[in-house]
Amino acid sequence: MEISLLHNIFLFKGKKFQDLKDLNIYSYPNDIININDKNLVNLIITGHDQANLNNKDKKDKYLSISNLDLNKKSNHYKIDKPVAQIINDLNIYTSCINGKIIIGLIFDKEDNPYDYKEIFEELLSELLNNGTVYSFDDEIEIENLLISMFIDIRRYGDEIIEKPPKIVYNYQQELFIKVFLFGIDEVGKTSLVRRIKTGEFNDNFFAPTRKFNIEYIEKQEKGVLAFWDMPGQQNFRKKWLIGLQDSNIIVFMIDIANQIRFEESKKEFWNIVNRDDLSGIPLLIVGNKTDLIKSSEKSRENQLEKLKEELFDFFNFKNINNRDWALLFTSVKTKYNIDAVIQNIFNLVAS
Ligand SMILES: Nc1nc2c(ncn2[C@@H]2O[C@H](COP(=O)(O)OP(=O)(O)OP(=O)(O)O)[C@@H](O)[C@H]2O)c(=O)[nH]1
Ligand SMILES: [Mg+2]
Repeated sequence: MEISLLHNIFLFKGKKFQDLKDLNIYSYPNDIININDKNLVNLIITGHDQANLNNKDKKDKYLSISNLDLNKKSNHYKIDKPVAQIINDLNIYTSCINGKIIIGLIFDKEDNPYDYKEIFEELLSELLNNGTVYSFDDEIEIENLLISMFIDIRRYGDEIIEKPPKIVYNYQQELFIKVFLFGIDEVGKTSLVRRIKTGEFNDNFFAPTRKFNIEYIEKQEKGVLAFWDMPGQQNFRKKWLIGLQDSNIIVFMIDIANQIRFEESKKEFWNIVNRDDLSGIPLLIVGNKTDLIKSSEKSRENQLEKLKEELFDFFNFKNINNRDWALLFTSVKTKYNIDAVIQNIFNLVAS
């Protein structure tokens, strides 16, 4: 079955929602909701309000509409907790901005809107409170907002929403290994998991991971690897602590061609490796992107050997103790040592 995805994104803008004649409706990519569907529009607005009032009863933070003035060009937008409702067979998830704008997502019926709660809230606050100052006066501006949100949420659904493993396995007979894969952004973690899972690599594939990307990969007769591919961007690193529980092995990835970020990388490495709850857990260090290291065919081995020593010194790997560990150079792009990653994971876990 196809994975269900975001269908549409819409935005209602009006002075008073109750008075539909002043309401403007924007929609992307198609006009699912039209001002002539008064009934539907009313249901969405009242449904959203109702749920919000309930939230308020539960002592949720909520600002009354009259306290806010949208025309004040402050960049401080108040974003409400999204509300899920099914109306006329549409699976709708709405949030309200400053009490005067409703922005909504329409998903497939099978989709669980709450899977998108975090990304929806994060994107809105990123776009409205960290980026350009939106006035919501300009149609083009509103359209751009909808398009960029649509693309981001769609991509997120495509890549990140956890799908149940499609493979059947037997916990008793096979090894089930949870792999905690971490490292700063853009080192190639998600590319590695894709490469192992599908065999594919795409240079143009560039979508920073936002949630946990969990992929189950079955290796015949050996067992199942559950890769917990962590988001590497600074803002998301605090989530690592949730992801690392019960890991059987931790895999740390470095972009060896990007030495400018070694210092940052090293700090994150030791933050995790020094944790008491991970003591004794085997560790695999993957130095990725060897294809970007310029060298002639002949001197390649020497070059990598030299690099290994440099990494050792810089990252202080000699201080790793009380655990089995290994370091491996890879190129997800050229497939260099990708099989060895799997082999090393099984070896380290077995020892
Ligand atoms: N040249 C080269 N590029 C690579 C290699 N592996 C990954 N890339 C590229 O590096 C970029 C980042 O890759 P991702 O897999 O998204 O990185 P990530 O570590 O998952 O990043 P976050 O999700 O933000 O933590 C992409 O453009 C990849 O195509 C490699 O071995 N060689
Ligand atoms: Mg990633």
